[in-house]
Amino acid sequence: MRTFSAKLSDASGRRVILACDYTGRPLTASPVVRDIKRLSAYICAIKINYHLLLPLGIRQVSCITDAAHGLGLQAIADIKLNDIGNTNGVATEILWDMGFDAVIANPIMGLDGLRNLVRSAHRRGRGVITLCHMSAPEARTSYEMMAHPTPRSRIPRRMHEIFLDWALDSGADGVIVGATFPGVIRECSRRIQKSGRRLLIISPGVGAQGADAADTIRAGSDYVIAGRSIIQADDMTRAAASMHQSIASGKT
Ligand code: NUP
Repeated sequence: MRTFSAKLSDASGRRVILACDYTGRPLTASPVVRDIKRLSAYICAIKINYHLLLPLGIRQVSCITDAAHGLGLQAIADIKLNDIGNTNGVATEILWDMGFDAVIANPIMGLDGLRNLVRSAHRRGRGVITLCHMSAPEARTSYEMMAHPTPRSRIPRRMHEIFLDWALDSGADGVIVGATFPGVIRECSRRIQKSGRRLLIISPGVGAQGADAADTIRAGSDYVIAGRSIIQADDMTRAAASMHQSIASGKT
């Protein structure tokens, strides 16, 4: 069975993941499908968050994930999953049935919970992406908090360092590191290389939240997530094309 990261890398050089964060529109699958068809030459995946998951329901969301697959795109469910094992299991089975290829999870559930989640996702050929450091400025107050990973550990470490270790340890497919924290991206990239493991760095925070896509990839991210800067642009195809091209040429 091919892994989520292998399927994502089929998108030959496309590194933009589209956040389908639609608001205030007639909510059915068709405008979303129409847009991802237009944008498919410039993106490698779509990410669906509560903006669509809450109002659309299983059938409409399945139409979107089907269309994405037809265009060679992966579909990621951004629910920042964080619950007891039984609930995580029920939730992910529903997401896989809806056609999602990966889920974003919150590692605060604990290392054992994360290991179980990754194991069950991999059995179904799906992926898990865990939060490492979020993109909002206030993320500093939690993800940079000092903590002891185990009651016996003597030296405290920052939460995002612990979360990176847990992602590596659990065999997660990727980590979310905000593009607005390029220093953390560089640090994670170095530590992943040193570990010799494969773990993707996926970065939201480009465009509307202020970071630059090409700079983010240069800092060490494998993929960027962009929502409003594309979805709300006057010409969304142009906005996606220009982000894709700036990454491809390495220019900002
Ligand atoms: O740390 C994170 N920051 C973030 O913006 C983790 C996320 N999953 N996101 C999501 O990425 C956010 O909920 C939204 O769906 C998308 C970014 O959208 P935009 O700021 O590009 O519009």
